[in-house]
Amino acid sequence: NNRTLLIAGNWKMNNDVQAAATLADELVAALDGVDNGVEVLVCPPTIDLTTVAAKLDGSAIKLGAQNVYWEAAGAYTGESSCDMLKSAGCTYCIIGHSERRDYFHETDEDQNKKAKALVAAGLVPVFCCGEPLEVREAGTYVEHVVAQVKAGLEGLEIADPAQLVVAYEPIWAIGTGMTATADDAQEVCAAVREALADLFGAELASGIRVLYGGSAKPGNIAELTAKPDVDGALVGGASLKAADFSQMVVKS
Ligand code: G2H
Repeated sequence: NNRTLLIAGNWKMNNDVQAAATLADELVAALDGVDNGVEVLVCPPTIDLTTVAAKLDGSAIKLGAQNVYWEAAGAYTGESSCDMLKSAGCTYCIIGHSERRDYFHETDEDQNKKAKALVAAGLVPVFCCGEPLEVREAGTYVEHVVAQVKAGLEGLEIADPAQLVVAYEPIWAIGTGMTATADDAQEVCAAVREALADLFGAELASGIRVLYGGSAKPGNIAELTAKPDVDGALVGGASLKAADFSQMVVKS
C-alpha cells in the first residue's frame, strides 16, 4: 500500500513542563538523522504543548493534543478549542480515547462533534476505538468497533485520506502489558478500513492510516507494522522514554 506509517506517542497525564521539555529534547536528539519514511507524532498534555512545540521546531516530529472541545470559544471552563491547539503548534489531536470515554463519560456523539470541528479547523483527528474484555470474550468485538467508527465519524467530510487517522485500541491491552497479537490487530484494523470504506468510499479508505494501540513497544512494533492494515501505532507507556520511542520508529 502507499500509506505512510505513523508512530504516535500519547504521553497521557505524564510530564510537567520541565520534564516535557527534557523528553522533547531527547526525542529530537534520538531521531536526528533517522529518515526511514515513518511519520512521528507526539501528544503531550495540553499544558506542555507550547513548550514541546518550541523544542520540536526545525525537526520533522509533529505535535498533537490529547483532547479538544468542539465550540470555538466561550464559557467552557477547562476546555481548549481547535484554534487554540493550532495556535500552540498542533496538527493532530487524539479523540475518543477509552480513558476519556470511561473516566470522563464521553460518548460517540461527543467524538462526532470533535471530529467535525477538528477537520473544519484543518487539524487531523486520531480517532480511537476499541472493545472491552467482555466484548472480546463474547466474540462481538468487530461489530462493537465498527459501530464506534460509524457513530463517531458519520457525516464527517474529508477530501484527502491524510485528514483522518483511526487508532484501534483494545481496552484489555491498554497499559496492561497484554498486547493483542499482530493477527488480532490486523483483523480489526481491516474491519475498521471496511467501515471507513462504507463511510467515505473505498478510495479514501485505502489511504486513511489505521493504527494499533495497546502495550505497543520496541519488541512488538515490527510484527505489528508488517501487517497489511496496521499503519503504525499509538504508543502510551513506551512513548515516555526517548530510547524506546525512537527504537519503535526505527523498527517500523
Ligand atoms: C493505549 C496506549 C496509548 P499503552 O492507551 O494510547 O497506551 O501503550 O500504555 O497501552
